[in-house]
Amino acid sequence: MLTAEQIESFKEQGFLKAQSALSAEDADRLRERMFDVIEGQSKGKAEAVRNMGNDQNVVVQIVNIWEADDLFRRHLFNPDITAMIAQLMGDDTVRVWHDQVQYKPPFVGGPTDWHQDHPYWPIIQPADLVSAWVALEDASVENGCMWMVPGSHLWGPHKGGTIGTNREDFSPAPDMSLLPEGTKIEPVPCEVKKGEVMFHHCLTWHGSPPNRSAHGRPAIAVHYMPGYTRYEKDPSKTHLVEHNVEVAPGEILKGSHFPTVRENGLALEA
Ligand SMILES: O=C(O)CCC(=O)C(=O)O
Repeated sequence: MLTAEQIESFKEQGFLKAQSALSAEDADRLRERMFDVIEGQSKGKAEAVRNMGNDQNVVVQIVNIWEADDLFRRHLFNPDITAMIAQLMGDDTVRVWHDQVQYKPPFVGGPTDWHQDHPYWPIIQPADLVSAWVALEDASVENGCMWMVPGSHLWGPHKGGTIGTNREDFSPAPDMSLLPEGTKIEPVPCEVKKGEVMFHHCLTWHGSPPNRSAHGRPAIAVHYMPGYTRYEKDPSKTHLVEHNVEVAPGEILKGSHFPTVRENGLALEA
């Protein structure tokens, strides 16, 4: 459980650095299963397994790995993580929007440019989601840990979520004319040990630089929705997992593809 100070810090900063969540052995098991999915050895099928970069800048993205592998399905329901999520959201019902693995291999791991999440999720409202990002190996500055901009979740959606990235030093390159005068942009690195979890709000500016080290950087983010999140159909926008939606526009987003992991304050079983 989180302390009142940690919850307050999350409200101010838009993220909360590492808390222990999984044992090293559990993280190792998930990492092995991740490689099975990448190699096409899993029992089920993920929504997507793809390289978001190129040969020199590889970022393997897996969306909804929980649909490919039961260990990852159980991970969604991790009661320690979902209890902290419920605290940060201030809601006692929590559902999964989707999960996302990002694996940056040694030496050729590519960048994940600065962005906000919610503008990429236009079909769900409101923008109150919180993600739980778990490192499946130590994530350090050297191998491309996440960086966050404190307080940026309070600045609203920025240009469709794309912040802009300076290639030389991987700093954010926003359109300053869209921000209040005097806004300070001071990114901080968020190193996370294997098995630890870090949380971020869906409007917090974040990104992760390339991995030129000899150590891979596997991690899984689960994007959790408060129980009141609704499906808002917008004919001009879509999302990879929209085909899984079984409710009508305007209704609470739930169903077999959007598991409820906590209800009325209780952690549910996988
Ligand atoms: O894993 C990363 O480096 C980026 C993940 C991310 O953008 C997210 O979890 O929202």
